[in-house]
Amino acid sequence: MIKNNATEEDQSKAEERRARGEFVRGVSGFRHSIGDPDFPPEPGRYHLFVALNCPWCHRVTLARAVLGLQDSITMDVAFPNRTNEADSVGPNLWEFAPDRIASLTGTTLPECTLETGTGDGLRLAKEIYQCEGSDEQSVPILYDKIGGRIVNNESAEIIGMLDKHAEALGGAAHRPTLVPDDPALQSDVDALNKRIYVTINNGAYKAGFSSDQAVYAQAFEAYFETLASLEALLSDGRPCLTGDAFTEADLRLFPTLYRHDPVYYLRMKLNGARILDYPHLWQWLCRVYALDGVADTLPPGLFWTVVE
Ligand SMILES: N[C@@H](CCC(=O)N[C@@H](CS)C(=O)NCC(=O)O)C(=O)O
Repeated sequence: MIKNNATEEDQSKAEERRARGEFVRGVSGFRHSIGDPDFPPEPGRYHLFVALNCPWCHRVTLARAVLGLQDSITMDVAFPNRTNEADSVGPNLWEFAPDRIASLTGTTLPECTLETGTGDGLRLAKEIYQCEGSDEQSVPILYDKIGGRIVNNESAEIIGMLDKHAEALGGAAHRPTLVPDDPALQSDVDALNKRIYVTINNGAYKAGFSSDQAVYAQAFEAYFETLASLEALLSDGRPCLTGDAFTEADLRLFPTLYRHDPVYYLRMKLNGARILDYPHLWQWLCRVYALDGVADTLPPGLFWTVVE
């Protein structure tokens, strides 16, 4: 079921669209919430499985960082390249492999961990799903260490529940309110979330991963139209997209804009302009980068080893 398109893509005629070359993102299968009777909000109970190069994981690790949940929600980090064709388990699977050597540097990557959330030391993210009879294989995954179950694997919902239950989960006393209480501000944030998801976050994939020229051209145009309108929004000197306060809309914009100049400009064929060419967006990017915890969500040293 489609809840709203700030969370996931419209799935109508998805197979037909895919057959024509359009990249259509699927729907995540695990949709429980912290706060449901089985998943009480408590510090130390929940765990994240992520890959730092994945932008969907990035918004979750950003929420964890800006809300001050690093000590109360544990996290494992997969290797940024997935398994290859020669691997006995098959290709394209996220693996927890801190000993794996990165081809670009010839060294291991310090951010990569073993799998410690399930207690079984699994090698693959896919195996976490298999324990529940699912054939999904994506990250991020929010996991309940006490119940031994996946809570949710849809990043938009995970950031919402971390924000909503930040206090009970053990968040920092001084933290942003990602979804503001004020209804007018909340509707501004909702509208931005929707536009940012459709044209920027998922729009980048539409441009980069579609093999249909018309789909690409439309995604390209929508992406740069949104950048221009966000640049205009910030031109009145506001520090954040909806005013003075950092909200979910800023958080959702950051992973894509951070990747734009070094990666998406070429990889997603989004070569209409660089973020550096938009003075207000560039300053916004630097401001968000400087917020407490944000730089810690980025892999140390090595820039994006592989594009996601
Ligand atoms: N709906 C998911 C999408 C996450 C997603 O697409 N993750 C990619 C990595 S960037 C993935 O793991 N895909 C599974 C695969 O390619 O095997 C979310 O936003 O949480």
